[in-house]
Amino acid sequence: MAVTVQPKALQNHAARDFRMLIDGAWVASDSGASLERVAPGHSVTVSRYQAGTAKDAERAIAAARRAFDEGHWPRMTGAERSNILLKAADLIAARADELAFLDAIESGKPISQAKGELGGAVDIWRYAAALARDLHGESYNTLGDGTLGVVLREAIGVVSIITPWNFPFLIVSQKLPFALAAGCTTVVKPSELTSGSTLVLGEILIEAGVPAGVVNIVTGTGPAVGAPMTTHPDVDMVSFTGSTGVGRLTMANAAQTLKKVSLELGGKNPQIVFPDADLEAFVDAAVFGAYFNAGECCNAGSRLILHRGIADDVTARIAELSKKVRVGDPLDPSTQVGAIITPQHLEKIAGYVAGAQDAGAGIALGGSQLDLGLGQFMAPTILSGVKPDMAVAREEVFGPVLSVLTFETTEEAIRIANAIDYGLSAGVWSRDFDTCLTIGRRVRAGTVWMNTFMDGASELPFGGYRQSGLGRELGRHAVEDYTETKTLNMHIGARTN
Ligand code: TXE
Repeated sequence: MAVTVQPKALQNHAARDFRMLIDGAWVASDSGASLERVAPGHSVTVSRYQAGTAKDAERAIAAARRAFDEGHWPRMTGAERSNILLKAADLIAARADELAFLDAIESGKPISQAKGELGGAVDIWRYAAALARDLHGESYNTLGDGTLGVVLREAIGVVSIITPWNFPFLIVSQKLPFALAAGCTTVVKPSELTSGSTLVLGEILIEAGVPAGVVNIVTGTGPAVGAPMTTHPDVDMVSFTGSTGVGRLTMANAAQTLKKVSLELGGKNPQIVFPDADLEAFVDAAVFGAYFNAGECCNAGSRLILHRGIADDVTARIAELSKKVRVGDPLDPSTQVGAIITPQHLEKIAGYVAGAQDAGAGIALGGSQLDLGLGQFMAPTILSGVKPDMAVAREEVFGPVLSVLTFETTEEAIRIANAIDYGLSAGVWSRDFDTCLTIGRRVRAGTVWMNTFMDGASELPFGGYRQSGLGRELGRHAVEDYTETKTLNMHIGARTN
């Protein structure tokens, strides 16, 4: 592992003060208080957000409701909404460096990676803009000439969007443009740890021509702002990404008024590797899959299931390559693994590693926190001899910690892969077509990568089985998720009976 040196640049960085966007105006919170964000990689305050309250959430919901019930946005043509979304995409691209910088300092992710995420986000906004023009229903002449059934797709209404800290700009971009494309109005609550880029997005959307009240952004904690966004009767749908625990609570809250929910939750994603695989390509993907975003990624390939015959050799090769991963200052362009989001989260990760050792796992690499003089960092860690029933093999660690398990037969590999509560994504590595497709069909996960890992595209649906969530984001059906289906059943001409 190579460690990069901390620059002094951020020591003189002036913290940015943000307001909230409600009904087209930049406002202070009802509480009069603010939340300070200390950069996890630099230990200096970089942002101050308004500490929103339930009252702020209610004001935002009322604005969104008005904009939906009385405003122009849901009544525009798809082409008009599409043009505004395209303009927004151009403005995001023009401010990509500023947005990536905010994401990097607030979340601790490497700046090079943050820039890559901005590129992906721009593509998603353009894709959603294209879909806005193509939202359509169906028609049937159910009983011949005398009837016509028309199936309409109508915007579902007011959508609460709640996002986490690990991909601040990318995750809001997986939700908001599709809700807007459908004609919905929204209240967005970013994570209280990384709200900056979402607030800048608010500026961009106003400049692009999104009318007042269509996008409201309220900052604050989950219990203060997020919870009322999931219970309020004027909200029609909740789209949430975050922990499985809060996802469960969100669904229970939404059930009070039977709102639709879309949930993107945790993952504990297996990569199953057979001896005939291209092992060099796999070792590379294993290192990337484990440490990308410091492992703070629902799609992290955190559970390797290696064929016993190759396990020792492959683990050694992964450890060797992991030593070259550059951990350090998020703003250094060469950094590959940045800081851990909070000191408490670092403690949680370290607790999982200690627990695994107590349960009998070995440490093939790392295992400890890194003291780089500023911020909080974790060494890339590989745990060997992990058994399927250990907590580290079943629960989401959300850190740069790789667990290595082994198998003998294909059936055993599938059993281990499926023996957890999650089902977000998985990988299989083999040169045999039958093996790949067997695993692809039988592993219960929303995405199965074959001889690759973590590739994505705006066209490909993303989401999980079981406790990894409900619904799919991206893909051509993503806009439909934000609609209701209405049937118009018509009688035509004179009645014959
Ligand atoms: O998530 P929370 P946390 C997992 C990961 C991580 C763990 C905890 O394992 O270690 O969750 O992260 C808002 N009502 N993932 O605690 O709390 C909150 O303010 C409404 C996986 O940060 O779920 C934030 O905006 N909203 C994941 C959002 O929910 C509430 C990404 C997510 O925060 C709320 C992040 C409430 N009562 C963490 N309480 C992924 N799928 O990638 C909190 N929130």
